[in-house]
Amino acid sequence: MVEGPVREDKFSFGLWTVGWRAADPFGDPTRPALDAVEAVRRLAELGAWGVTFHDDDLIPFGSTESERERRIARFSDALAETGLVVPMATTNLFGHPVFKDGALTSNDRDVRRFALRKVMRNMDLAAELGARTYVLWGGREGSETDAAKDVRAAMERYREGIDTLARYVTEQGYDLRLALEPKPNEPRGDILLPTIGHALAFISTLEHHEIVGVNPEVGHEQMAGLNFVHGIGQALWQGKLFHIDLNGQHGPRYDQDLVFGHGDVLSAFFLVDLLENGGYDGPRHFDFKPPRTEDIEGVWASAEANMRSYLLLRERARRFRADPRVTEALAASRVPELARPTLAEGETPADLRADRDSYEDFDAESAARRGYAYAQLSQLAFEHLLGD
Ligand SMILES: [Mn+2]
Repeated sequence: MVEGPVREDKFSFGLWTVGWRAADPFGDPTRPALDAVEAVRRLAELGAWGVTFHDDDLIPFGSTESERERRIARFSDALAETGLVVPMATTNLFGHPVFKDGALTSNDRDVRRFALRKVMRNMDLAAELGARTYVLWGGREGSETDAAKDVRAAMERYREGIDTLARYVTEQGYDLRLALEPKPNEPRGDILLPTIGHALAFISTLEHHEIVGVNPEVGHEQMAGLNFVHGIGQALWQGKLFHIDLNGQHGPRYDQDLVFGHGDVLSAFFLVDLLENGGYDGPRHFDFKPPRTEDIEGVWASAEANMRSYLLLRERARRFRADPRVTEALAASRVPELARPTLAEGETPADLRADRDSYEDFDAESAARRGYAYAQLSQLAFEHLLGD
């Protein structure tokens, strides 16, 4: 069995996760509201390192200034008491009906300006609380009918909005980086920046692209039928994995937000292996929903389950990497060979064209007969995952 979580594991939770009251489109809440201070204390007891929030999780929309200050003070006191940090914050740009057609890309310009101000206001608080990442999930940026949204104009406004916010962060001197969170659909029929790939392409068009990266969520990519590990691999390769949302999902259906690992467990294994060995040192942030069937004890049990799942998978991944049979199998599969450049140092396309070994004298039939031994390698991973 694995040791319980410690601060160094960098596990963090959104206030909205354990605080989810379990209302869904068909049913009323099944749990009472959870006080933010109680959430901080219980998460700290369970071994979490950080807590994150949307502005409205902490300060209900429309609160007076004095109410806002009172809530921030209570929350700050709880952080000081427990040692929990705030690594990330984000904005609720989806809950209030004013955002029914989106925020940064609403057709209504007044709504777009209001949205920018709402983000800026919470960025001030995020910086004050020491957050290093500011997440932007455009859950309402999208449409149900293609007649309603000029996507090219929407992308232009999206770019303007993100660049304005990035410029604000820079001008204020905040030590914050922005992380865009892709999702293909839900709550909108179709959401802009639906996948990691779309987000990375969008970021490359930004004036302030250096401080903008992605915050991919396991379930969101899997809702689109995509390979999350591949998406994370590309984000890491591009230096854009600023933050991550860990949870579980059973393929393309509604956003389940299950406990991490409680979906595609093999993908979760390879994900942990990649995060641990791929140069990511940011928060391991859980964006899950305690099932609607659970009372408050179930909420804390499911919170703990996320961390235990990660630690179990990390232990399995470490054993996989340390196993000499795996080293041999990787070599037999020529996995390390992929790190070797295809051209020799200094070799030009003309040199390649002149290299008879690479083409004229290359025995394609013989190369085609070589197996890759992935079957053996894949099974070794599977057996390590099962703890064998
Ligand atoms: Mn989700």
